[in-house]
Amino acid sequence: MKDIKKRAVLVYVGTEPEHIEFLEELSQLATGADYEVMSYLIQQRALPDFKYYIGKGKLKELKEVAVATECDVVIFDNTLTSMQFYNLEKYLNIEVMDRVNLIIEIFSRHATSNEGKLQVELMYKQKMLPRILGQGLVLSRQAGGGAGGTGARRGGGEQKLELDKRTIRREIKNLEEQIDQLSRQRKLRRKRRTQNNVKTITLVGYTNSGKSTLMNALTDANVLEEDKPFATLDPTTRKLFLGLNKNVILTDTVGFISRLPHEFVKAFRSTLEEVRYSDLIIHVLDGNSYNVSTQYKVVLDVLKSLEIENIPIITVVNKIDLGQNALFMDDYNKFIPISAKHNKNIDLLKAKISEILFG
Ligand SMILES: Nc1nc2c(ncn2[C@@H]2O[C@H](COP(=O)(O)OP(=O)(O)OP(=O)(O)O)[C@@H](O)[C@H]2O)c(=O)[nH]1
Ligand SMILES: [Mg+2]
Repeated sequence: MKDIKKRAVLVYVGTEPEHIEFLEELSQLATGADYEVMSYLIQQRALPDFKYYIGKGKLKELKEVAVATECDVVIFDNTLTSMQFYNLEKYLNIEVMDRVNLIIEIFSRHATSNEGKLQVELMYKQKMLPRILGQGLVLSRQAGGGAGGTGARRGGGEQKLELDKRTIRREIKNLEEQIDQLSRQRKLRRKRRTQNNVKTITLVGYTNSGKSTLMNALTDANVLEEDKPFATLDPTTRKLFLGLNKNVILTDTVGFISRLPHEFVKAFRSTLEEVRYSDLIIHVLDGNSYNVSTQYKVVLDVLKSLEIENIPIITVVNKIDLGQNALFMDDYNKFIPISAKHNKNIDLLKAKISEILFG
């Protein structure tokens, strides 16, 4: 069979001690987006190069690696400026992406609902805008006009960029308005639920921790569970049966990841609002992950930014059928150990939910 996967080389530039974990996660993201990871390149460097992010010597090596492994794309773990994208693509002669591009690409594959698609498009446009602005900067520099080239020096290319820029700004505004509209609809639905005394629970957690699997174990949701980052993008809501006169609905949402691009929080505002207004949050941890402590912290930080102080949280350690790295966590005794996949302790969890919501 013909190999249709795009080949990628991954790059990290910096001095963060966790860079191996970063690259591992980047590799999972790339694999999840169907790239074949051919090679890695690390440069220990305190300050990024202004023009290329990576230093000149390493850049030469990167080109050699990309040619030797016949790569189609270079993916940086670091966030690049538009100027750096431009310079790198020109020098390397292949596509250059950064981590945010990769996350957006995965999102765009998994968005199925209207709202999901709008959110991803907004994220994409927000990410693209500075790149277009950057191209303008590059062009005006090439024209010798400096960053603020005068009108007389402007070529057709620059006028087109000006137009693109304005079009994108308008499209962003338009998307924001559409999302606002959906957000108002959500608000109405929430109001109705409160009137009908329906309690709501949201599942949150690091991507791939097993939220959807738990959703399926608790209800007959039949949502997609997959060993891929960001398999779920659109929220799914199902009834959870806890007993007579106990009206509860459970929502499965998009997962979180460390160093979340700020475009994400903005674009997914309306989805994340569902978390803010729920009666109970279930935080799902992947107890088998080597990074379980970091992932726990990442999710708590996102939750904190959502201002949810008064909502009770049940933390479950999932995948207890596998090796447990969560055992070493300080808060471990406060967590409920479960296996969503093998239905372990699901009844215990239901009892805890019932106790919190109905006393
Ligand atoms: N061994 C084991 N695997 C599990 C368990 N729960 C979930 N998984 C697996 O973990 C992977 C991710 O599960 P999902 O339920 O898709 O995870 P998620 O949190 O919804 O992930 P995203 O939607 O991608 O953020 C899948 O391959 C599941 O089969 C468990 O209790 N034990
Ligand atoms: Mg999921």
